[in-house]
Amino acid sequence: MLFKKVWNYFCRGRRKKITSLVIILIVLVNVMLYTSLLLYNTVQNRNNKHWYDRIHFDQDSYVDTKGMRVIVGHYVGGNSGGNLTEEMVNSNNYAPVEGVGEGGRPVQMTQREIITARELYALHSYNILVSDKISINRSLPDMRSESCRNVQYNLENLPTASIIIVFHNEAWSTLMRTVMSVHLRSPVGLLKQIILVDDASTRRYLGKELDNAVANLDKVQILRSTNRTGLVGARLMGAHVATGDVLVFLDAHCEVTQGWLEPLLDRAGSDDVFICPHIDLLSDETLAYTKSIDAHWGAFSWRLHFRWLMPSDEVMMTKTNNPSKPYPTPAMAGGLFAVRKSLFWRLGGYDESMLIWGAENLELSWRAWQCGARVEITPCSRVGHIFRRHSPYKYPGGVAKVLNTNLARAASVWMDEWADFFFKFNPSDVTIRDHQSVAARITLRKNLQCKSFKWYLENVWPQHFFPTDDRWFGRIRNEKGSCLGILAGTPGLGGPASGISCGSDLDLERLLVYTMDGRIMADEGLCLQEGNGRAVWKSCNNSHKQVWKQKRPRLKTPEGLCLTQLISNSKDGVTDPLTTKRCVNDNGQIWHFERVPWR
Ligand code: UD2
Ligand code: MN
Repeated sequence: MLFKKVWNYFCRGRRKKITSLVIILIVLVNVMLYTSLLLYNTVQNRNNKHWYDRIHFDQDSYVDTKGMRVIVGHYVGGNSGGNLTEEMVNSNNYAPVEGVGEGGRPVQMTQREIITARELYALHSYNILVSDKISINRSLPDMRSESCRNVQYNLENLPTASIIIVFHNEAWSTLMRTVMSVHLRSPVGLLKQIILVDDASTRRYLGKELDNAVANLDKVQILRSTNRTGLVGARLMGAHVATGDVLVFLDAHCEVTQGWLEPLLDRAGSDDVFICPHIDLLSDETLAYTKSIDAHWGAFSWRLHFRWLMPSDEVMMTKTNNPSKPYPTPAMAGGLFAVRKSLFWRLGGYDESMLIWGAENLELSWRAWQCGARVEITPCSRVGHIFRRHSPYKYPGGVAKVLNTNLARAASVWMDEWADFFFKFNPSDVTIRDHQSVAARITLRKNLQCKSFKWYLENVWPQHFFPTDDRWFGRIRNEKGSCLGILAGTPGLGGPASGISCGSDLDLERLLVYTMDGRIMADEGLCLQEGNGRAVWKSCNNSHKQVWKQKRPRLKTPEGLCLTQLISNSKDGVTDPLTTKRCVNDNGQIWHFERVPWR
């Protein structure tokens, strides 16, 4: 009765309109309130997350000018701090300020400090001023994922570890922080020793002062090389005196986090694997500890520069289904890994003739895979490393000579036909190669009955972008004149593809691989991809958008559109971005495949 009265009052005649309006208003206000609440919660959740979890999503910092995800690159040049006085170079200014950098937080500087820090930067290619303000015992968050934290290790069954840290003119505070982080976060029973190998450092503070600093530390010893032997020589010195079951190598500017050692030892125990930790980032500017992207593995470019790339779909699947499981990687970054001592020596240690820095990581990775072992990354061991943009130290004989010597040695021993590919396109390395004696390493390869590089590419890295006998290799020239290629210095990942001047037969920027299934691959793992009527360079994947069927003289997408070059820009030979269009009678849609022998 009452309801009917109310109904009649509000929903009859003129009042009906007003009532509807009021109801709509109430609904609207409620929707707004609800949305605001949702938004508030999202922001609140975000702020509740640790800062390092938030930064984790900022992936741009790993993309270089070519659009590749790079953490460790290849150094070009470097400097040794032009205007700094002897006193500045040789003094240790470690003076920790309470709380600074704790929990792996970034360190802020005053305007004045910024100026000094800039001056000193060249000394180590990282911010030494900030490093000196952070305690060598600083705390770090537990960086492991939930599933990693849940893994139980039976410590009694794990092998023991000798940690080997080599250094040349490292900063006192970063070196000591590396040592202390190992000391603080390794189970006592598993840590046999920490071996510091001084590769002929000239800095005063790395002499007596360092001796004194480690004198009171249990299990730490220092070896000193009187001549600059390079990181391979220094690591071998350390390995020769190691008494633990497993050798664990670290760079001298690392910080290990909670639970880092157990997963390494657990896997290294199996005697057939070189196992690397997941390498996180210590900022060279603020020393903040940042998580690096989960989806990475190590490989290399046509010029044999180490690169971090997206792992295969198969590995991505394992990572999703079993996030604590170690996964294979075609190559290791080089500085951080564990291996059973017996395996390390059985497989021939290192190539002792490698100089100063570089390529030993590829040599070791190829040797491991080809000679019956594996290289893996365990996501459960998290170690921070300061990645530097330049190398701070001197390369006796010059950077190029050092690097090319090491590359030439590694390539000529392990790469078979692909060594010919490398030397063909890097002709200046041929002379260097001809002066190398690699007989002992080739004998090692024979004695160990190692597999071929072809086997390695096909089985360890089938997603590779190198030419092979069943792939076409050469230049793709448009009827209008320019060639498909990657403009040096333009962003590759997602970058628009243009026609560029065709260059010579030795111009790797213009040379492309065309696979049997229709993929056009360039160096650095970039594939030509169709997207919204444009052609762009993207990292290679399984998408049908990266398939280009050759219907002579045209190149067609699976949808039947034609790769088209519009007009060329006469100034520098670069065309407008390439498009995909309906196929018509147009020279811009005519592409000539000009084969170039790859070896
Ligand atoms: C990466 C590796 C590094 C090494 C290099 C290739 C990581 C995180 N780092 O470059 O370990 O494999 O690729 O060679 O994977 N050092 C010496 N003597 C020298 C030169 C260097 O002892 O003549 C030390 C140096 O102090 C450092 C270590 O070797 O502790 C590695 O050098 P780096 O940090 O300059 O190399 P990085 O990290 O750029
Ligand atoms: Mn390093």
